[in-house]
Order: sequence, then structure tokens, then C-alpha cells
Amino acid sequence: MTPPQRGPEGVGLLDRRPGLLVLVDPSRTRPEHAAEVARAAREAGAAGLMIGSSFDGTQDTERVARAMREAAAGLPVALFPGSALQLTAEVDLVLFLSLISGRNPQYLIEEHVRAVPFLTRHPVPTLSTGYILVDGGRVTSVEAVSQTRPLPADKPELLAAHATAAQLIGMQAIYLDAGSGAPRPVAADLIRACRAAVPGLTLFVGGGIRTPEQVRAARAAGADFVVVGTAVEEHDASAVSGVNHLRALVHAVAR
Ligand code: 1GP
Repeated sequence: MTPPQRGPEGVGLLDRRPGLLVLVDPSRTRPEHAAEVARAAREAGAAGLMIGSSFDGTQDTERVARAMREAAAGLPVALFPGSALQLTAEVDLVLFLSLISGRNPQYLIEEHVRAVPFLTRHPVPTLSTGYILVDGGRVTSVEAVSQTRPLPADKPELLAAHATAAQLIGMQAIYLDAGSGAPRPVAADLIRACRAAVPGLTLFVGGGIRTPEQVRAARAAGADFVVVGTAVEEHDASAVSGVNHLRALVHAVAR
């Protein structure tokens, strides 16, 4: 069997840097609601959509992804998978994540091997991404599910070393995550240290980002994509106020 050769070439999402990405968790979002969020994201000018959950076995991933794509045609959707079980071809890009802040081999190689039969059958582009969990002030679902510890929030040099190692291994992107709903987003000095260590890699930053000021700070520190999930869930995406809130977050990336 020839291993699948995939790359981010031709994928719209990366061409949309810098930008805001709206994350939908399929384990707690019905397809109809996800469609509303997708429409609002497109109307507000988001760069793209993400779908993912730290829980395994969310069979709804495919249904929710399809609903988002149908509702916001043309807006790229990236899968942010908790495991190989969540793989679906209803996305434009799969973040092929390695949980490099941890030392659990399941998330460093096992899930990747499990993904191969699916990726061999389905021509979905992948982006090799070093996923770094950073202490955001409480135990997150990712930490509990993956049985790994996050990196400390006050050790930029340690985070930079992880990002550099990812680049040396050949990864194409870094995702800094304080975890969904984190009380404390990833600090600007950590983002800056990562950006300086791997200037050529695509940098995603998310977890606990709720306000335009926080979006602006992450972008100013070097994030290519700022990811928001919980902050969007807390607003009614079908209402004008929800779209306006999203628009303020989108504008904060640009300024
Ligand atoms: C979580 O980075 C994402 O993995 C988004 O986090 O839900 O806190 O926006 P929030």
C-alpha cells in the first residue's frame, strides 16, 4: 500500500491567514445550531470553521460537519480531532495533531497509525500540527482524556523548545491551547516565544479567548489563527447581537 501523500497545498484555510476560526464541539452542538454558527461566522468574516471534541466516539462529527459546510459554503472547515474515531471526509483539512506537550504515545503515534486506513480511502488534506497544551488555570478535558500534563504557563523557553523540536521533526504548524473554557488564555509572552522559535510555521492559538482584547493580544504576539469556541457558544448565533459579537472578534485579528 502506498502511504497517503497529503499536504496543505491548495487548501483555502491557510491562504486566509491571519484570521479568526470558530470552533464547534460536535459532542454538545446539534447540527441545526452548528449551521447557525457557521452562517454567523461567514457573515462576520471569520477565516474558517473548526470542528472537534476531546471525547472519543462523537459519531455526530460527520453530521455536524456536513451541516456546517452546507450552511456556509465556501468557508473552509478544519477537523480538530480528539482521536482517529472522529475522522470524517466532510472537512477541507484535518489537523494531524501530535500532543507534544505530553508524553503519552497514544497521542504521539498510535492515533496517527489508526488514521491511515481512513486517510488512504479519503483524500482529505492533512496539516501536521504540534499540539501544545498550556496550563490555563484548571484541569481541562484534554488533560483528563489524554492523561497528560500541560506545560507550565510561565516557562516560555520550555514551550519554545517544544515548538522547535516539532519543527525539526518536520511538523508544519503549532497549536497552543489553554483548553476549552480555560480561565486564563495562553499568555502573550508564550505566544511570542513560540513565534520567535518557529517563524515559518502556522500558529494556531486558542482556549479561553473571549474578548476582542484577548484576540488582539494573541494576534499581536504572533498567532496566525485565533480560535474561539466557548465565547461563540455563549452568544446566540442566530441573533444580530451574536453576529456583531463575532464581528468584533474578527476585526480584532485584523487590527
Ligand atoms: C479548545 O482552543 C479551543 O481546544 C477553543 O477554546 O472553547 O475556550 O474558545 P474555547
